[in-house]
Amino acid sequence: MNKKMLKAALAGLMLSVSSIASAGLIYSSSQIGSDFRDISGSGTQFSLSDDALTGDIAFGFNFNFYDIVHDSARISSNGFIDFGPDYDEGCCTGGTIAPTGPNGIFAGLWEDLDSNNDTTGNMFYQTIGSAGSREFIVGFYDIAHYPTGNLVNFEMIIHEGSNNLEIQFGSLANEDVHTIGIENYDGTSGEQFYRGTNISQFSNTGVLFQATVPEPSTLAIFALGVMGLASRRFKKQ
Ligand SMILES: [Ca+2]
Ligand SMILES: [Ca+2]
Repeated sequence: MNKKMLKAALAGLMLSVSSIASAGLIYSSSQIGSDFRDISGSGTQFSLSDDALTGDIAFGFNFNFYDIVHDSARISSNGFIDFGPDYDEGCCTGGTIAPTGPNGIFAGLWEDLDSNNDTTGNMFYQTIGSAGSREFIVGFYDIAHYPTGNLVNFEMIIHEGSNNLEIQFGSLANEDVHTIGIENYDGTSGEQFYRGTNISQFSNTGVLFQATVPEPSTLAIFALGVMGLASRRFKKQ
């Protein structure tokens, strides 16, 4: 094999390995300890009518969610961040991972919330941290359920770099069915941490959705081996 052919073969192998290695982010969820950020004194306050979405809100960094990079998203008054493309405000009770209803969402506490049904509650967003490991935080503080007015406190946090998603819960009052999880853009897969009525059990805890790149397949490992052999031969010439 001459040098030109070897170079072309190596380039081809590298392409195939990188396409296998970037086959798609996978997510796992786990309960973590309390690390409530509380941006109520520093963040940008926003308000929404019942069952409504904000416009696009910029993170200030790029965030990979199910293999599409976003620099902004919308926030639903019903307790989730919406990455689109359908943009559904998710009225009303927290649903299952399914093609119906909102897709492409990060549900911190999806239920029929209504910030107009409380007297003291407010919603905020803020980006904090240093370039490379910034956090975009959305805080729901003392926001009421519809119709009872039972209050919830929680934060949805997306992480630059790791592309992890995190939820921090303050005090939570039970109500109807809540969904805590993430869902892809067509509702065909997701990672549901919890769906049910007993959310008070999560008061003052957190949830982490860890994004990982799948292990290279056997084919990729084989290709890497061939590349190693080829490059050793190439150096000898
Ligand atoms: Ca859905
Ligand atoms: Ca609502």
